Amino acid sequence: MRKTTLYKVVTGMMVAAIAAGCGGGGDSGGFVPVVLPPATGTTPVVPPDAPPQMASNEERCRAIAAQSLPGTEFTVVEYRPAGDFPVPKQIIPTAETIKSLPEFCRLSVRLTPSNDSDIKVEIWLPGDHWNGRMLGLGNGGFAGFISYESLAAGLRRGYAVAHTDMGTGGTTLSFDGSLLRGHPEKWIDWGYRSTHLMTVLSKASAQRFYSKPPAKSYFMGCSTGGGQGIHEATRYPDDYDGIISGAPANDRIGTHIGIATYWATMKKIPAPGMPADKMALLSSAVLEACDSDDGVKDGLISRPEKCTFNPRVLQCQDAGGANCLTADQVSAVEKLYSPVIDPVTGAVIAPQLEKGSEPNWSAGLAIDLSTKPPFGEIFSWVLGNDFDFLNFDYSRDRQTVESVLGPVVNATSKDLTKFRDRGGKIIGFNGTMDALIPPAGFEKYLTSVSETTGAGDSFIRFYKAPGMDHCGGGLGPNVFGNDIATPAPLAGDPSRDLLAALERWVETGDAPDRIIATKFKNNNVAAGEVAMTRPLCPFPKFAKYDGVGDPNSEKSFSCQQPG
Ligand SMILES: [Ca+2]
Repeated sequence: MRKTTLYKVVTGMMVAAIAAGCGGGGDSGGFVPVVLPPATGTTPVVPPDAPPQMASNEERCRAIAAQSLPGTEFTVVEYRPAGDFPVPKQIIPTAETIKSLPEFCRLSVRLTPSNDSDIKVEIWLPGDHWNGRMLGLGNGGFAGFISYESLAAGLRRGYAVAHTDMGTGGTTLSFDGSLLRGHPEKWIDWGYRSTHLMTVLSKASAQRFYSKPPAKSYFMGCSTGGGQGIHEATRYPDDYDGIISGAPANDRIGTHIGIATYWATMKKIPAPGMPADKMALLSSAVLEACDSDDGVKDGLISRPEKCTFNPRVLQCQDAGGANCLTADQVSAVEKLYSPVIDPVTGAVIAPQLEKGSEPNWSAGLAIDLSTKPPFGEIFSWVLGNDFDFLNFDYSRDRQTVESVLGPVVNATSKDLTKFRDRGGKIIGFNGTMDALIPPAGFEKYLTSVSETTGAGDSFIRFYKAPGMDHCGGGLGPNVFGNDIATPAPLAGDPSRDLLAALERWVETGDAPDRIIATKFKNNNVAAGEVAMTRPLCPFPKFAKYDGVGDPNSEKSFSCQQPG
């Protein structure tokens, strides 16, 4: 426990120092900022409180790094003129060059809140086209990379924008957490510390660059990023005014148990397992049974909770033919349609996969590491390198993992009172075909928050996107500002873009009663050919078809309470 206390002390000191060093007020905790000369060049150091007209953008950019902050190393400080940006090499392959960026102050920062920390943060501050707001962006999986494309998208929209690798750089893509074994400080960095420190440093840097703080600060992310958003709202309610939290891994351990269970359930079906033709048989049978439950036969099961399809109707009557499922296959499917339960307490550990999500059941298996479930490395951190999830004990092993990692990686506090009381707003979203983090998990969280904090929809709204996969993609309408790179003219339109809707809600009090999602032909957003639009309704409302209009137009639907 002593170690935990130390973490808090170090983090607290660092935050206090950053705030104090940037003229943001607050208790400096005895820390005296030291003004150092600029690392390069001959430009004199600009005093922290210099009015902007006293210095050029370049000088003010450089001045941000002209102080010594504990655990903070500015590795790149440059004011970039408008033009192309050469993307630094990372483990994850990305574009080599991002074209035609506006001018901005670029800060690359390395944070070391502990001796074992190595957190990379990138902060981009627009030159003369700042919209007055700060935007923090989330990561995915075990993180470990900087999304320069996302930073560029935020910069183009005028935000002071920040992203972090969450201190897990060097892992193999974001799917593999094996290099985090034996690194409890990095678990904290990945869990919540990197996001908070990124936020504090970004806001302070913006204050120093513009000589005024951001008018409002927003966060958006999906999956791990969605979880980062809930961590922020629950642990650091002062950090953000509005948060977009997609398919959130906020119940981090439950999420990983869920994904691993979906994988293990399929893995345990005796040979031949669940071949593609049997999956197709199941998928088409579910669609045939339940497509019309939502009022329109359109290939989408928009209200999976209404679908009463029973996979036993597909069970073979004899030894097994081509157009039926074996008893083992049926049992596995039934298990996947049911929540993951603690066998001792009966508590729900992880949500069920929704009916209609079957075409994406291979999503997790596509990351198949053969002997380990996707993202299953987190269990080895606690249960040992030889741990095999196929033998996971849902009571004992879960409790062991929860006791070690829960306080660090879970954001499951139901008390959002502080965030709500200072006017904070959350927009959640989830695809109904998401087979990694299905929507029932956040529904359950939202219900419990409403019971604890009161009137959830006064500050949290949750939109389920019919037929959407994990964070995007899939069969249904799937473009609604769920990614910062959403193109104009959707971007900035509060009726079609989550971030614009969130800003309007926070800044004017006008809550989004619906969000119009767009489906582009072949999911080709760049080509711009719209195949369908559909309103997404705040849970528990759903989009009801009027029975006569064009089912591909949002005008034929209205948001209704379930009857
Ligand atoms: Ca339908």
